Amino acid sequence: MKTFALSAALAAGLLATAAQGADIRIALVAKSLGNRFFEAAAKGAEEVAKQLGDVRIIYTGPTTTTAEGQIEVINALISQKVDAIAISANDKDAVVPVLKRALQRGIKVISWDSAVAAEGRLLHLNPSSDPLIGAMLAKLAAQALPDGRGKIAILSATPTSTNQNTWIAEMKAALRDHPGIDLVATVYGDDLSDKSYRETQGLLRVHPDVKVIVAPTSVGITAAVQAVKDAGKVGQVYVTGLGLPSEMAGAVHAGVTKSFAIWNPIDLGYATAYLAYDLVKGAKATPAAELPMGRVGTLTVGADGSGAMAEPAVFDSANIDRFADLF
Ligand code: RAM
Repeated sequence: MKTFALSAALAAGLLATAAQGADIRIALVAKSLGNRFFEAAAKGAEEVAKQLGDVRIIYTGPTTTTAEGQIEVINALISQKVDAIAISANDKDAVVPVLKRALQRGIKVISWDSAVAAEGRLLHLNPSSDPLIGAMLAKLAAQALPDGRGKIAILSATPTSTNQNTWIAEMKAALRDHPGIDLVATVYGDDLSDKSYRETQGLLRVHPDVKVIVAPTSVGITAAVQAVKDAGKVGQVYVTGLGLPSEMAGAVHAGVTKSFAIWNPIDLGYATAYLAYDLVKGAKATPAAELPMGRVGTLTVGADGSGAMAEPAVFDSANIDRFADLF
């Protein structure tokens, strides 16, 4: 009896220690693995784990940018009973049923970068304001056109990407203020380098008078740069959009890109992990709530359950080398 009491007490003690030491497991789900934008975000999320001490980051995603791949990944995370899932969605609706299952099991689900429809998540973190990004893309296109006028085309990610679709819609709205710009085509490279490259080659062939390609994707923009270079069209066709300074420095120095934009992806991953942690700790993402994002600041939740992190920054030959080592 005595032995039993002792071992029970011991076991209880051990359990208590285990509970205290149990890390909060936050899964950061990328659109796909192998994309440096998401790897930079994972770096920021890891920073939160180091800073808070009781957080473990599981960085994961499918091998290609599909909703099916993400559904498989989410099912696995539900089985692992993670505490939070933070996803950049390949399709805002297709992942909703599986994310609802996660929510029913008490997992805190948020989206970031590319949104999930409101019924599939508790909160969405936008990198920046969508109208601001759209206006910036229109402005970058105007600046890339030799006299501010002419034909442009868009090379996007997948046709179901929430973020690119929203930014393109906002860019089209902003182009109304640039009557000299004619958007002639939008093609999709699915955030695959080879497909993005081939789609750019197609654009150059079908629309030989296009002067600027706008790629609001870090994978697409580098593929477009390569296709323009390989076609011998440097100085005739310019590439702009959203990209990483680390991947775009060569394009800027080669004169294919005059300027492009992006927000800090490390900060975005950091802010995402911090917000997931807040929710696991009991914070509610109700409209007008103010949620801490650690060193990145405070997020004010909007009526639609989303909020924006920061403003995009523009990179050109004057500043790119200072940022190319960072992200
Ligand atoms: C690609 C992805 C990502 C987007 C960046 C700008 O890496 O499509 O979702 O935010 O580009």
